[in-house]
Amino acid sequence: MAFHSGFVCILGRPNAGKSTLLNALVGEKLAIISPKPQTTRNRIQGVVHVPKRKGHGGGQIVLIDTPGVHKPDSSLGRKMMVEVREALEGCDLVLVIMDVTRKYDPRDQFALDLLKQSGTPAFLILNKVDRVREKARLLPLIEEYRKLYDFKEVIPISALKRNGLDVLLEKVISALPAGPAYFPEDQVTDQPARFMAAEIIREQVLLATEEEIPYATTVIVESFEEGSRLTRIAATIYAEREGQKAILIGKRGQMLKKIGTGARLQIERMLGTKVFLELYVKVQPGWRDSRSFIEELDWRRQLEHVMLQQSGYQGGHNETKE
Ligand SMILES: Nc1nc2c(ncn2[C@@H]2O[C@H](COP(=O)(O)OP(=O)(O)OP(=O)(O)O)[C@@H](O)[C@H]2O)c(=O)[nH]1
Ligand SMILES: [Mg+2]
Repeated sequence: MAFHSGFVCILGRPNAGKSTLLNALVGEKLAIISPKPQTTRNRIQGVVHVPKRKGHGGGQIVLIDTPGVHKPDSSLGRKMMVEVREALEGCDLVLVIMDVTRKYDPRDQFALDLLKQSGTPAFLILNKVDRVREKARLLPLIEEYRKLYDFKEVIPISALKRNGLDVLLEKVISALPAGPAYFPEDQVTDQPARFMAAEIIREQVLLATEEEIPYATTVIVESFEEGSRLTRIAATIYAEREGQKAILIGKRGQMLKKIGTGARLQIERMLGTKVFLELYVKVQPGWRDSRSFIEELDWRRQLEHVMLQQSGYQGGHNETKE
């Protein structure tokens, strides 16, 4: 029986459980999670290696988690939507994930509009069914969605409790074409450890703060020296205002200490070494509307710059006028 493989994009509103699903299917924490919407800010690739079983010859699913679809009101938001569009390009299948604890909302339409533009086959994934006692209550939602797109499958799951995931995997594998393994067995993501460390710190900020701080902060790892037993990391948390900085540091530095300890333990688990983590807080007014700053947060772009520099490329002297 043939080996199946392909690219599968996870699409949906903020907070629907997309990143929880990615982590559950890959079996590793690749994406940060929080109860606050707009947690994920860039696309995240995770590879699921599905062993051969009765009924199919196994396969490889390259999953792509995306930022929640919303109407952006800043450069950061617009960049997040670019990430969603780029993820959708070249996908074989889209998993539209919705939170069944919420009623149908006209804003759900944005994600479906993107899906329609791409014209990709899609499954409708009803997530958080652990929170619905009467399953019959899902039927009107399914009806509503079915009117909007010709979904190949409708699959109820709980990403959090890991219910329904085997059925989902089987159906995804069957829907993908016969093809090669794109990645070796031991590779689950393309994210650099340095970027994952920044995300782990940002997750602690999201969990420890309220109101506008989760949205007004970002994290940049300034230095990352990995040794066999100890990794030294220095990172900066950027806020937009002095008041936010004061809250992030806290009385006698207690908040920053809490964020740092939480992050350090997780980074140690990820790297398998001890970690020495130095954290700073800086104010960068209006960074969410600074395109150059947002570019600095994009690790794919940063890698491209490094590669161009290494190849001796000096930058654009393109004088051509249009
Ligand atoms: N009860 C329940 N909660 C869930 C389930 N899946 C996710 N959650 C919770 O929903 C919240 C959002 O989960 P995320 O995985 O961060 O959602 P997301 O869609 O990636 O959100 P954004 O990145 O903001 O777009 C978290 O508090 C999760 O614990 C589920 O199956 N059941
Ligand atoms: Mg997410």
